Amino acid sequence: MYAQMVETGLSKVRTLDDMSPQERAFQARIDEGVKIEPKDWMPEAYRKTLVRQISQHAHSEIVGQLPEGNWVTRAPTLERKAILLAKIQDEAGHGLYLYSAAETLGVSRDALLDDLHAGRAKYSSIFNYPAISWADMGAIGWLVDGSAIINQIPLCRCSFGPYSRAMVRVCKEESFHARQGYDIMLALCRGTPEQKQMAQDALNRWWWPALMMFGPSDTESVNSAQSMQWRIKLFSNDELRQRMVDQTVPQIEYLGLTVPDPDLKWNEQRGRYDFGQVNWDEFHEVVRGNGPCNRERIATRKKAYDDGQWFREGLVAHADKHQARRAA
Ligand code: FAQ
Repeated sequence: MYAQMVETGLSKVRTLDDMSPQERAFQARIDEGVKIEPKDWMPEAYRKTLVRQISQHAHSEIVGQLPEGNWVTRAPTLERKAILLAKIQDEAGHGLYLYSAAETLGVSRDALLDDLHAGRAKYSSIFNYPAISWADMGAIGWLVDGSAIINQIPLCRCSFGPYSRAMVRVCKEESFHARQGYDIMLALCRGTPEQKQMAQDALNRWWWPALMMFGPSDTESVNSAQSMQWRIKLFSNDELRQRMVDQTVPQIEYLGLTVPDPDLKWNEQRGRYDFGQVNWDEFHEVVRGNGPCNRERIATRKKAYDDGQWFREGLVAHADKHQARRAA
């Protein structure tokens, strides 16, 4: 099983009959749309589920800087370089808001990072693929940030206050990211035949991994039912994946590119696209740690953390010095 199976103490979704009066009152607040704040009473399993999801999300943001970091020194113009740097910096900011949101639930950032470095924590499968051409910067911004927006817009309305508020700003920044990605693709598609081919190649490599970002199919998603009852998730994995396909196919057509899916076709009755089967074996392998770049990503993150030790110590020494002066 590729799920980390964080032990939340629950083996099935709890019905009202299973719940204590306190849990029932908690569920009623959620059903009314009241935000849960860190100091409110909450079931332990709700807290653990949030720590799991928010920390995975935070890890994804900072590991997600790495494929793009690879292109900062090779961006084709000064303007593209400045935009890429700003985007990568935004991702660090998203990690910061999310680690802070997780910390309100009583976990330390150091403990969460320890889990990441030791390979105990997950982060999004998508960041274990290599970014091998400049067109990949377009495909990542457009498809990866595009998928992230579709997943995260509903999270702005999720039940946990700090997570929902963090998502509002994240989503605004992600829409800038998605537009800059599409702009790179548009420039390539309006360029030489070789440049257009680069764009098609990037689309071919990123399309399916982007669809995997939404997680396993609904029938395989072990966490969805409980998370939806708690309004941590508002839509199922398959629903959000379908939205991604429906939204993106017209954009692909506008670019004059081909969707790398022979089974894709418009379904008049559903008013949505039918599309081919995601390669779930590949997804499971990547999540298990066997994707093309898993080991490299963790090693890079760990080195960055170790190299920053002196700086963190300096910050603490500086803060201690100021505190001592204020106390004197
Ligand atoms: N990769 O039962 P479910 C971004 C795991 S941010 C790896 O369906 P759940 C911005 C899942 O954790 C991208 N693992 O789980 C950016 C669970 O394992 P566990 C990150 C995955 O939580 C752009 C197991 O499979 N976004 O891209 C994946 O209900 C560019 C069973 O799955 C978020 O994290 C996967 N793709 O639904 C940054 C959004 N999918 O924990 C830089 C918040 C599933 O039991 C550059 N997260 N798994 O051991 C969510 O919405 C949810 O957690 C899902 C998964 C939808 C990801």
